[in-house]
Amino acid sequence: MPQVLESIQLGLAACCIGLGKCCQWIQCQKPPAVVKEQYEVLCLGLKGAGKSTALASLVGEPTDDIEPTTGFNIKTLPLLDTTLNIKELGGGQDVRVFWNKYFHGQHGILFVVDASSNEQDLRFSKEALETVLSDVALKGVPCVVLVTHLDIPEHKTTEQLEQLFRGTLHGRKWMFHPFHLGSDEGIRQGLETLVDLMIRSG
Ligand SMILES: Nc1nc2c(ncn2[C@@H]2O[C@H](COP(=O)(O)OP(=O)(O)O)[C@@H](O)[C@H]2O)c(=O)[nH]1
Ligand SMILES: [Mg+2]
Repeated sequence: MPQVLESIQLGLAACCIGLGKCCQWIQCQKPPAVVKEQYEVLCLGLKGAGKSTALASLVGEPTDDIEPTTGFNIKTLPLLDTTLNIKELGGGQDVRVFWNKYFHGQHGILFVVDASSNEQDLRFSKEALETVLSDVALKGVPCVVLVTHLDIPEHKTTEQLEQLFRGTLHGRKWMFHPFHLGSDEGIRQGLETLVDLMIRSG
């Protein structure tokens, strides 16, 4: 009789372990990443950083006569298996205070930094990025930083800027990409990375 009881107890224990493993397995199974039809991307950065120039090269427009952006500059671009609606906002000090009105519903941030900026402008740029990425409306939204003006002597390298800006990224998925004037390669690669990060962010 005691042997039968022992066997039942052992059987029950084995069942419990099996059930526990099953629950663990189910919890680990994430739903597969679904690619949305469209992604909303906000393109930000200080005035003159090169936002309009990079976006113009992306869609094959001339880049030698870009006007300063007043209001919005909107570009729609099919990329990979999706469509990006990219909205550039003006980067002057007077309009940066209104950036947060456009944060709601954005899936990704493309932040543009002029690598040839002086120390003060780099500080302003870092402060602007910090303000953007600490906004609760953009919590967890991935960010690609596009580094421009790399053809200007005495510029900071992409790696130096990465070090400088690292603290502002608040644990989200992010990546730095270089942009070279006259080529759409850097902005295209940057946006492909952003699409990948947005898909992985759900
Ligand atoms: N040398 C150089 N000039 C650039 C580069 N990117 C943009 N520019 C110039 O920087 C100026 C400001 O560019 P713009 O795209 O209007 O900046 P935005 O205010 O950020 O939209 C323009 O005269 C561009 O031709 C770059 O990578 N190298
Ligand atoms: Mg512009």
